Amino acid sequence: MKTKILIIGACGQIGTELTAKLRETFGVENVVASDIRKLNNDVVNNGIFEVVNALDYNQIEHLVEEYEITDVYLMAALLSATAEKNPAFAWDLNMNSLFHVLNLAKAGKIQKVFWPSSIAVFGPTTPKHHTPQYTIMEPTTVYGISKQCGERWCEYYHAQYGVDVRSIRYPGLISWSTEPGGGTTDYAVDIYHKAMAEGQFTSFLSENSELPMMYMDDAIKATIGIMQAPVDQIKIRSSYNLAAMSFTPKQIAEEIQKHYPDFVIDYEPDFRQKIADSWPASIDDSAARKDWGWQNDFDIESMTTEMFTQLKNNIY
Ligand code: AKB
Repeated sequence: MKTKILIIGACGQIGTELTAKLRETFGVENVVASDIRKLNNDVVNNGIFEVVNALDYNQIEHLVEEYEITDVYLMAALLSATAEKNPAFAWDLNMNSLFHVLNLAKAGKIQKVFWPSSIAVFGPTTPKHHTPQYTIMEPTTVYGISKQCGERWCEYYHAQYGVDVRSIRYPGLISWSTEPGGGTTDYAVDIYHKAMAEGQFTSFLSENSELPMMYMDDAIKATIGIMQAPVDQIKIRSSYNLAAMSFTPKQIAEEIQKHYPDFVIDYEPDFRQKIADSWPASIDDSAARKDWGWQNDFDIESMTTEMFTQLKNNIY
């Protein structure tokens, strides 16, 4: 059967680059991008785009039928910092959009589902370094709770109804083309923009807050990689740990100073510090590497060079 893709939440930080890569890989005519509103951007202008509310089952079902969709990538979600400000809506959006898509798969209307989880599924009682695939999970954020429950439901729908759902636990994601929206790791994107535009950055996390991070190209490679992997390679149906690098605000500032020696950073931790403190510093992703061949291409050095090259060529 021909792969026909629907991306829900296509205009977000991941969705934007995922849409471009899926269009390049599967053909523009086989990828339907959708989001809650129509923007004037490449996602909307360079292919099929539909306005859809991820909380409306009928709207999603209608698109699936109209375009004969086989695979759904559900990227709509409220991230950690925003979710703390609106817990009820975060729970509603993060959980019910997932149920809609899982139920479409259960009904046999779609073949495959991608749903992103996060390092936010872990909490303060989780081992902080090289956090294992299977370990204590007591998330303390609304976002983390929704992701952990989502993982349980993914595994349940696979075990009970044979739903082919695949998931990875994204670390903080760094990209140049689209701003992140409401996460705790967002400082690691903003710092590059501020380094170029102002030569100065105030970090909302303290200098030694170490978090797992990844360049967006690697995240897209992993996302499409797990969806393309033969079904017998997908042995974990909750969500796979995924890693590329870990760093602190101080370490990324030092990396930036190799390109901009006058760059200065100061620290004013806010409510997001508590969220960061509850998350792992580094992740053991050996299961993803072993099961479906995950490999990252970027480390902090190559990512920083690439970020500045892209920002110089496209934005500043
Ligand atoms: C966030 O900071 O909320 C996200 C995430 C780690 O899932 N980037």
